[in-house]
Amino acid sequence: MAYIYNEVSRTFSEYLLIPNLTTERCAPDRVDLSTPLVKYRRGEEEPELKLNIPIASAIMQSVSNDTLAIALARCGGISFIYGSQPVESQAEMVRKVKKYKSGFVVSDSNLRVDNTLKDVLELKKRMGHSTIAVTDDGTSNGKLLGIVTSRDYRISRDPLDKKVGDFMTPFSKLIVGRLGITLSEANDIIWENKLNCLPIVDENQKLHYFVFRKDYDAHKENPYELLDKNKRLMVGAGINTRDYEERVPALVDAGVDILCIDSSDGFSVWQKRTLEYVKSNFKDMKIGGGNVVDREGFLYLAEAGADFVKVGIGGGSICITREQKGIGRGQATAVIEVAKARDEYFEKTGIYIPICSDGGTVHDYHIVLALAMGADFVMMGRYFARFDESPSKKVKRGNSYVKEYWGEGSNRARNWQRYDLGESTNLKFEEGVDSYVPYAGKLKDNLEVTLSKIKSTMSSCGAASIPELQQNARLTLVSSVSIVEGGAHDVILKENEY
Ligand code: RVP
Repeated sequence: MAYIYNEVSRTFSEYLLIPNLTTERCAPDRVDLSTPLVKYRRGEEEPELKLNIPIASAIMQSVSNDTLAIALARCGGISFIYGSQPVESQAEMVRKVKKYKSGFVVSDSNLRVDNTLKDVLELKKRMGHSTIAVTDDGTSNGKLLGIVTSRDYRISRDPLDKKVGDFMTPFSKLIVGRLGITLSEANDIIWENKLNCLPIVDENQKLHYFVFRKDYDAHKENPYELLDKNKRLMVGAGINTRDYEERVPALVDAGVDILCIDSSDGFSVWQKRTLEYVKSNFKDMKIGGGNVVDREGFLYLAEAGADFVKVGIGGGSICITREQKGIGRGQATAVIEVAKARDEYFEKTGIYIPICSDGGTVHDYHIVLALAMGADFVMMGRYFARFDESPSKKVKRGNSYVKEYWGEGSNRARNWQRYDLGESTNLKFEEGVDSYVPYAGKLKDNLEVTLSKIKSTMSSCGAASIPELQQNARLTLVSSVSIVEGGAHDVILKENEY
């Protein structure tokens, strides 16, 4: 007879945390959110890769491209660039993140000398910037001939067909920095010369970057920035169990810091083979596996060499795997069981394998619940899809803005490799939907609020770090009636009056 679990499987909203004693030691501003990203001998060594905040962005077309990866790494977390795209374009996204230098901005508003004031005004409106590079070929990397800012023209006097070459500030009058200078050297030049912006050029006068005065300050505001040992931003990439022999070398060549096999069901011999390939061909490359929802799945991937294991089937906001295939498990129960298996594995081997709770994080406090249940970090899709930096389109619906968000198992993504169990080469049925999420603005602004909530909850739980929370948190199940009690109730909300 089939094995039947006695316990029902539960999800995050069925739990709450009970406060422990809060002291000065764990006041919110003292809470440390750093967490291991890869396995290590706990007690004997430090993990080779760590996150500064326990948050990763999902391996999805509508979530993790280079722009989002840069924004998230600057805040301390990591993105896994989506693998459901050609090898070259994924590698190019990784390369862009690795090349990114804080404060050094590749110019996105560029014109030629024969463009007109009308072109300047249109470009300014479209891009929202008032500094325009004038290069020989109108690209961001052409020979710099001058720059145009709003100080160079008067809309009330100058004709719209006036040529850029006639009113730009020419190169001969510009103060520039040479390629290779540091951000603080660039900043010194900016201050000494009272500039707003410093173009950085090479020995052939080709433009590489702009350094803006405001960006240097912004850099100082990112104390959590997630950097590799060469001070470049860190980035991950998703791979599949089909084309890894082609994809992995290209990603390694692009400078990727960590890989993750992306699959809705990771308890498979194909994951083992992929892990073995990476470990035997790229000894130092780190790689996570998943997704699993139980002890057996975790132990299988642990033995196969996974550096971290991702947990969750069917909990994603856009995911209909449970309805379509009838496989899955409540996210809380899955994390609790896998964390237990991980701890047993650690007792036995001395090796601590981080686990990532993937999908189904709806409220910020769900992140703390996942950590308290034993996760080392969480992966989120819907959360990040709402921000300016995600790759999807922002559209107006009724009176508000929304962004598109679609699952990797939807027809739109056509990521059959993620749902592949060995034989098919296309999607036979959908496991995800195409949807909208409310537009929420900038990643950094939203993440700051989320992180302060996480720290505040951890402080209430008497925990100054994630390992302490995992050790000491106390969780309680809630009844459906007490969930109602948890929201505003028995009052007439003012916003409903209008
Ligand atoms: P959420 O954060 O709840 O939006 O969930 C994101 C997660 O959902 C992803 O990290 C992935 O594990 C899963 N996913 C992505 N696409 C699909 C699908 O089409 N079913 N599911």
